[in-house]
Amino acid sequence: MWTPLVVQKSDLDKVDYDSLITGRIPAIILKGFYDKKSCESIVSKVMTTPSGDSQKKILNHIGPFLMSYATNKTEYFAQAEKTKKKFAKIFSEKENPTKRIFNMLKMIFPESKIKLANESGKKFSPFVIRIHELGKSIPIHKDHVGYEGKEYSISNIDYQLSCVLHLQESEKGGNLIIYNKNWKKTDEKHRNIEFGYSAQVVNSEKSCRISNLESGDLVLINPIQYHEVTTIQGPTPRITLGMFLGFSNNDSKIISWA
Ligand SMILES: O=C(O)CCC(=O)C(=O)O
Ligand SMILES: [Fe+2]
Repeated sequence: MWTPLVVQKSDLDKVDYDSLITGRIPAIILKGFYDKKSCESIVSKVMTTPSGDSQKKILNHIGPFLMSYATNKTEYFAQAEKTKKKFAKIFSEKENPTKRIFNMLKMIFPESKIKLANESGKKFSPFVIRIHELGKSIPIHKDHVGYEGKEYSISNIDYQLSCVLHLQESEKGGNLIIYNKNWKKTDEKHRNIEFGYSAQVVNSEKSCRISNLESGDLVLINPIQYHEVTTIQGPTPRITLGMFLGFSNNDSKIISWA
């Protein structure tokens, strides 16, 4: 069986991240990383953050996502700067989640310095909040800044993890599926025009479906493995806060970005 490692906060120091990098396990789940009350209050602020777009009642996401700005670095950094105020408002009464996630990482990597990535003094966006409503899904994809973010200084990292804090779950659907298959360049022939890959790319691969997450849970995956989020089937939107972590073989520094 290919199943996630589920850990409690008190066992953080026993976490073996290597098993995630090498694909021995599909995910590490930290149960109750945030308390449910905090998640609720963050969600209520997220849902009242103006989208700035009169056509839309609420935003689909808050904060720029680097992959959407692969060839538009200037705009990415401009958006990152612009979103700072929105994030400050959302977390005005709560500890910024970056802080808590960094503290958690320090327990696992006591030798490492963890920092929000910057390029020539410009800060990357710290995280992206995603609101997935009824009918939405995330198609099969990978996240690989080394390939897709070539214009950015951080593309020289050796490996990448994805870190997702679950703020609200939908009643049904919105499962995370991870396939035990790493992206490779020749897979690009299966790429869809808009985003993601055709199902052929993961045809006979071992996979793992994570369906029992609760608000407050933190999920770490190796995003070079193909993964997807199934269609949201309930009226309550699935809301997450995601960031990436970058590691280098010959440097103990860990960087974060979204
Ligand atoms: O579970 C999610 O919402 C995001 C999954 C994903 O695409 C990622 O973590 O890279
Ligand atoms: Fe992803």
